[in-house]
Amino acid sequence: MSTLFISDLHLNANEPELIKLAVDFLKTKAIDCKKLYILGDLFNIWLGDDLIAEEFMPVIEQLQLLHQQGIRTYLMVGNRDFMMGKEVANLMGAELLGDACVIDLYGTKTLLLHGDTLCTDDIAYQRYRRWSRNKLLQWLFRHMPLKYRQGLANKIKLKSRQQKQTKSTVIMDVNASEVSRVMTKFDVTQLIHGHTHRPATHTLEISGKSATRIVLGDWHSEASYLQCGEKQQQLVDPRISN
Ligand code: LP5
Ligand code: MN
Repeated sequence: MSTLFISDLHLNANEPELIKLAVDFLKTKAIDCKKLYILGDLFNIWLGDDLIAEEFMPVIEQLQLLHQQGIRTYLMVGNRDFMMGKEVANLMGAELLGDACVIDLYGTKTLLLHGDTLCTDDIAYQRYRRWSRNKLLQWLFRHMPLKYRQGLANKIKLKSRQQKQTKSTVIMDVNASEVSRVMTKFDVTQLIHGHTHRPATHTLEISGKSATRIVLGDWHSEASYLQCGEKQQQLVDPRISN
């Protein structure tokens, strides 16, 4: 029985085909696994657990079904859906993870992250991240009427879109020293993350030991996932030839 990892589906109500792709993946692929890890940005935007779009219900129901079948689902938030909380996780039958999580993946100590915290060269993003993760601000946001939440989210999205045009692809990728630092700190030889939308398996060296960094891909017209088993692991993405 395998363990599956996905991230960056960016589900949104305006893309029913993407929602269908996610439902099909859960129905046909995830149903055979032991554990499913969702490493952030399942949703393109999340304005609070009290505002669950009707369009997302097929995905949530499918996750509930997996839970009933005894498949354990773990949910990490990303930079777009970080307002997800315990309520929606419970509804999905999933366990909400913190920003960094260490697991034993078939004998390999593995660190799981969304990946945005590794982009330390993106100073403007990291500054924005600090204030948007402030618990008091989040509490205030949660208690605002939908109209205001939507308005603030639109302002952030617009600023982000404008600023991204001025940032180089290097700035928006992970910082190699930060990768080494966190892998050393958590004493792991394997890291799995998403966020950068650059699916790949990188080999590196951590404290003289050979290590691996696996980057999950974002979803478009096909599913992108990492499948790990006792003996092998495979990153499945249309951009990668296996
Ligand atoms: O998401 P992606 O890949 O396109 O870009 C990310 C970074 N951008 C973001 C922003 C999200 O896209 C939109 C999030 C909406 C959240 C809604 C909930 C709000 C809750 C608030 C609770 C207090 O994450 C982008 C990175 C890129 O990844 C690569 O890593 O570069 O970061 C940016 O571009 C951020 C900008 O540099 C800084 C934005 C400052 C926004 C300030 C708005 C102030 C409005 C104040 C109004 C009173
Ligand atoms: Mn992301």
